[in-house]
Amino acid sequence: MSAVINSERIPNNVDLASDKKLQRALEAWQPKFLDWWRETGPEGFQADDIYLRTAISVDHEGWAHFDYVKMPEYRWGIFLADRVPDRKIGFGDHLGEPAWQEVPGELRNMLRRLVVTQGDTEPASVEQQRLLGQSCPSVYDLRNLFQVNVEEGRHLWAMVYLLHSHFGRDGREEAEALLERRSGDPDKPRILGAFNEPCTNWLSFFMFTYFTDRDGKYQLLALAESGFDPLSRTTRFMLTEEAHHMFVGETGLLRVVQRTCELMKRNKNEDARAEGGVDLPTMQKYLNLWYSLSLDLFGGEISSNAASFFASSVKGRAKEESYEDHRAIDGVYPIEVPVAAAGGAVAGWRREEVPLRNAMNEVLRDEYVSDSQRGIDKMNRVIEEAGVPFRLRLPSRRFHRSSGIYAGLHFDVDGNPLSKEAWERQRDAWLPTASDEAYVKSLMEKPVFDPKQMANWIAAPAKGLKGKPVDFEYVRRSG
Ligand code: BYC
Ligand code: FE
Ligand code: FE
Repeated sequence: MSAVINSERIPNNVDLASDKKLQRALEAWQPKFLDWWRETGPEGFQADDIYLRTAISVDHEGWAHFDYVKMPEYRWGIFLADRVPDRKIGFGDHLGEPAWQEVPGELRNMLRRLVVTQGDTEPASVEQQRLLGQSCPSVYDLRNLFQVNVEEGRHLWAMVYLLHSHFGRDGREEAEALLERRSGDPDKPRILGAFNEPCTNWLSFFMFTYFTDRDGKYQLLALAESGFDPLSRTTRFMLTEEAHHMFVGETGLLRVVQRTCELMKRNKNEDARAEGGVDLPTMQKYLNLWYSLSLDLFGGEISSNAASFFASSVKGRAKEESYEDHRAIDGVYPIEVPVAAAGGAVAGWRREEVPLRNAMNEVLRDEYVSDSQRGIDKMNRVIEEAGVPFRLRLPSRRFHRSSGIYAGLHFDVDGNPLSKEAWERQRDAWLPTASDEAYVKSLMEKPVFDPKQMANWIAAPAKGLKGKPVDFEYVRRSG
C-alpha cells in the first residue's frame, strides 16, 4: 500500500497488479465504462482540452495534479486512503472489534446494497448534467462542471472496485447494471428519487451541487465509519474530492445572489428580471425544490434498515467520535408523527419515542440541515449588505417530501399541514413552475465560451483556480 498512485492502465494505490484476476476483471469493465461515458457524459466537449485536477497521491497535501486533459483520457482509477493501523470498529454491536478486511458472510447482502446504492448516484449525476455545458455562464464554470463530472465518474470506479474485489459474481453483475440504469428512464431508472430529476439549467446545477452533493458528503461520512475497512478507506478519499463539488455549489449560488442584488440596484423598481437576472423569489423556489429532494435521500425518519446498518456496524453516524454512546441501544429520539386522515389531510400528531438506532437517518439529516443553513446565512449576508430586504431560507423539513413520515401529506414551507386543495392552490408559489423554468432557461440560452466574458446573470468569481486568473482558458475548444 502506498500513498502514491501508479500510472498503470488503471491507476491505483492498491497494488492491483498483484491480483491478476481482479485486474483482468476491472480491465474488462473499463471499456464498458468508457462507452457509458461517451454516451452519457458531457455532450459536445469530449474532444476539448480541459484544465483538470487528477489524483496522483492520497496524501492530504499535494494529492492533485493540474493539467489539460481530454475527458475520455481522464485517469479514472482506484484510490484508497491509507490504512489506519489496527483500526477498531467505532460503533454498533461490533464496537471495539478489529475492522474487517473481508466482508463478513452474514453482512454481505446489506453491504452490497449500500455499495450499489452509493455507486448508482455517481453516474446518475453525470447523466443529469450531461447537457449543461451547452449553456455555461463562463469558461471557468464550464471547467468546474467537468471537474465534478469526471470525479463522479471516479466515484463510480470506487464502488465498482469494491463490488469486483469483495462481492464475487453478484458484485460483477451489479457493476454491469450500474452502467445500464439511466437517470430518468422510466424502464430502468436510477435507484434514488433525486437522481431521476431533470437538472437542465445552471441554477439547478448550483442547487444540486449545494444540496445533493452535500447529502453525498453526509452519506460518505457515515460510510467512512464502516466496520468494513475497504469501504471506509475508499469513502475517506472520496470525501476529499466531494469538498470541491460543494464549493462549486456554494460559490455558484453566492455569485448568483451577488449579481441579482447588483441588477436590482440598477433598476428603478429593483426588478432583477427586467435586468436579465434571476430574481430572489425564483431562487427560493429552486432552493425549496432541491433541498426537499435532497432531504428525501436520507431515507425514512423511522427506519428498521437504518437500525440494522448501525447495529451491524456497517454504517455509522457522521463523525461518530463526536458522540459519547457508540452503541446507541438505550437512547430514544422523540419524533412528532403526523396522523393521516382520509383524503391525505393531517388529522393530528402522535409523539413517538423512537429507539435511537431506528432514528439514525434523522440524526444524519439533523447534521445535514445545520450544515446546509451555514451557506444560506452567507448568502443572506450578501443580500443584507446590498440593502435588499429579501432573505433566503430553508423550508420546513416536512415540505414537499416523497419519503418518510411526511410522504403523501401536504405542508407549507413553515411545516403547517394543508389540505390537498390548499396545496394545489399554492404550490406554484413555492416550487418552480413551467414558466419559471422557461424564464431561467431563457437567461442561459447562449453559452459563454470566451474566457474574457461572464453571463449577465452571475457575478465573476473572486479568484480563478490554482493561482490562474479568472479569465484563464480553462477549456480549449477543439474546433
Ligand atoms: N428514493 O428505511 P428507509 C451522492 C427506499 S448522494 C427512492 O426509509 P433506508 C451523490 C429504500 O431504499 C449519497 N427510494 O431508508 C450526490 C428502502 O427500500 P427497500 C448516496 C428510497 O434504507 C451528488 C425504502 O425506501 N449514498 O453520493 O434507511 C452527486 C425504505 O427506506 C429513497 C447513499 O445513499 C429515495 N430518496 O435509507 C453524486 C448511501 N429513500 O428496503 C453522488 C447508501 C429511501 O424497501 N444508501 N428509499 O427496498 C443508504 O444508506 C440508504 O439506502 C438510504 C435509504 C439512506 C438511501
Ligand atoms: Fe460522488
Ligand atoms: Fe459529488
